[in-house]
Amino acid sequence: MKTTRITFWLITAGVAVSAGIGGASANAAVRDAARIVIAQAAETAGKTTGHGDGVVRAIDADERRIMITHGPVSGALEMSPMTMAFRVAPSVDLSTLTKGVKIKFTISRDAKGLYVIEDVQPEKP
Ligand SMILES: [Cu+2]
Repeated sequence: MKTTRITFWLITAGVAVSAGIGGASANAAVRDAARIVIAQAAETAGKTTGHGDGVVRAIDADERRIMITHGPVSGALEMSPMTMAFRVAPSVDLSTLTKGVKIKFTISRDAKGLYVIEDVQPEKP
């Protein structure tokens, strides 16, 4: 979400600057410069992620998977509401989760392109 905002701002700024300078070559130069900055911003923002809310349906601690019913996932990794299983990153403490608990979660993709839950926050009672 942070990356999207930065990108939008840079494009807006680029259009404003090029409109002020005028001329085709100036426009092209500004566009190229903006593209480079956008690429750098995306890189420093780190992994592509998505964020959503859900309810834990099942936990498989041995396989490090959880089944959740989630609402719409927003961010670069968008997803429609559904019930599905996710793999869970080693950094996530599964002992904080129980069946039926509401969660906020962050997903990313691993090296193979598979979804993995990077962070889970159980809703506070
Ligand atoms: Cu899903």
